[in-house]
Amino acid sequence: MFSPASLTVAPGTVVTVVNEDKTPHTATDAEGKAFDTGTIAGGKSATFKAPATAGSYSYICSIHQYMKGTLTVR
Ligand SMILES: [Cu+2]
Repeated sequence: MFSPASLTVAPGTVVTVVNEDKTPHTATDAEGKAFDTGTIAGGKSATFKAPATAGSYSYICSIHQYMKGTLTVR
C-alpha cells in the first residue's frame, strides 16, 4: 500500500517515493500522464515532479492496480 495514501504538495514539488517492499512498484497518475515514477525496484526510490496545475490526482501502482493513492496539488 501507499503510505501516506493521501499527500498534499505545492505545484511542481519534487516528490520522492521510497519502495520499502521487496517487489517492484510504481506511483503513476491514474487518469492521465501528469506523473509516473516508472518501476521502482524493491528497496529503491524514485522521484517525480508534481503537476503545475492545482487539483486532485488519483494515482495507482501500474503493476498492482489495486494500490491507490491521492495527490493533492494546491
Ligand atoms: Cu505495485
